[in-house]
Amino acid sequence: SKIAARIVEAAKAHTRRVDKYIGYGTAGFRTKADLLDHVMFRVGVVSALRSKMVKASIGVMITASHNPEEDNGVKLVDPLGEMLEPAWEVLATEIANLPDDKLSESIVSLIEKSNIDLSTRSSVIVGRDTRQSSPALCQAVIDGIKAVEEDSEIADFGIISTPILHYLVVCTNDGGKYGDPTVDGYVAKLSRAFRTLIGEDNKRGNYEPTLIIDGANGVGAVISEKLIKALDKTLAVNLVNVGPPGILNHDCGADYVKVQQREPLNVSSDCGARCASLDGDADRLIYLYFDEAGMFHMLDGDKIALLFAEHFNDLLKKSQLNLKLGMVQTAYANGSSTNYATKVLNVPVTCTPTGVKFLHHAAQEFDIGVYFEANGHGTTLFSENAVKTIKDAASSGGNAAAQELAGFLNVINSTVGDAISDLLGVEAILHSKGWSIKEWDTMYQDLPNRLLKVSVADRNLVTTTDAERRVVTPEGLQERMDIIVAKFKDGRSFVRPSGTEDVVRVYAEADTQEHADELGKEVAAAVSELCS
Ligand code: NG1
Ligand code: ZN
Repeated sequence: SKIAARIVEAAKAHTRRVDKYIGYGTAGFRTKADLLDHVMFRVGVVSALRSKMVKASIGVMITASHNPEEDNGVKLVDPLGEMLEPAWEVLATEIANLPDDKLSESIVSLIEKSNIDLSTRSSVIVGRDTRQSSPALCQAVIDGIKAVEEDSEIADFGIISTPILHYLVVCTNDGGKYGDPTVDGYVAKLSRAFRTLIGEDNKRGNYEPTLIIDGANGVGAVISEKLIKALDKTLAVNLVNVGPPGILNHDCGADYVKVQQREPLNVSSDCGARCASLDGDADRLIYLYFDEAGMFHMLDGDKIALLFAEHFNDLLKKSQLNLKLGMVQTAYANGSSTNYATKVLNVPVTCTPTGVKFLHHAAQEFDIGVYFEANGHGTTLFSENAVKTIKDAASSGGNAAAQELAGFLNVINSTVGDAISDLLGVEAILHSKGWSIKEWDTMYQDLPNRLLKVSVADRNLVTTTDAERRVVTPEGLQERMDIIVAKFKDGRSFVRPSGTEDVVRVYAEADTQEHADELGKEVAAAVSELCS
């Protein structure tokens, strides 16, 4: 057939030079950048076919997020801005790993099996991060799209954050209802909503409108620059770690701060101000500050989630709107945060397995669903009913709390976790409450914890249940862990295979840092032993 011939021809420039299986993990295909050329080409092919099948625009994002500069990756975004449908993850993985000589026949069979109408024009929205490997990999994706259809509609947005790509996909498919499908439209929507929320006086109580943003030497810095202009001094931003290319996430960014539990490069302990660290594709956010004694404090995704939940809870009470607020966390959420939500705020908490798609899905069960991973990735979802109820109450006047909620509808990028949007949300809440970062930080005290990695022969020997909180295999491991955990006050530990790295992750928390470390070490030893 014609398409088979075109794919064979185009694939010659993107041969599979490495015989290594590359899986579709929690965030798409991700590995060393120099292994990815053929994967990108094939993802391009798959994205065009997916677009034809669903008759809508599909997104392709090229990034390896918080991972080092040498890595890269790619993920597909479905028409409503959500992660690619699982059945297609399987298809994409098969196609990505085929030998070259099986590629075209397999594509033809996919077209037949899925009944894809090739006459439907495909539409793909493409974005990439600032990695030096990204332009060439982006070209490989475009070659793949064009191999399916020479005059496919390709919107190549160049360097954008992952959340902007999700936003663009949503806005393109809903005819601009959620916002104008451009980067400027995104910046304008968020900044306008933020300035409305802040109002005339950007100072209030203990809130100071000055913030350091750590751009992780990546796209977060690029977008922040646009944002700073649009905010027009409503928030005074000191932007650090803005490049040069090649040192993405190096000793800075949200993942560095969260994992190392220390400040990023170019933020010093005497600054006294609060700092927001973004990750390499600007979908994760971590706050930090130094107290009067020069001590470092970190406010992670759990603290951000609780700030949102507490404030929305407040606004719902004040506005007397009858909407159901809930939170979604994973097992990595600090025990103190879950406790604060359920015992102090009386907000229900759902626990899901790791991976944004699970959290996002569970958050849709509430009218207002706040979801965050401890690493700083998350957002708030508003049901259709919530949007309507809030807008109605806000427009009828006199209900200030409903009007504030309406402002948050526009500041928050509900399509996916978004560091820039979350940052504006946090700042607007602190302003509303008149809080310093210290007052936010003392909302509850984190239980000391430790995250470890264990390298084993086959990490998939470890299987889990109960949202990853209990081990099923290897046999006997959970029993061993139960005995170890029981020795520690406030002890909690769980293990799971990573979806992005070849390791088993061990999480431990206990009453003191020493105990958390000890607990983690003992559980890691049990994992090593039973997985060998
Ligand atoms: P894995 O490698 O499956 O633990 C990590 C993060 C996830 C998520 C994904 C995607 C931890 C413990 N895990 O997944 O939360 O963000 O990467 O980036 O932080
Ligand atoms: Zn990221």
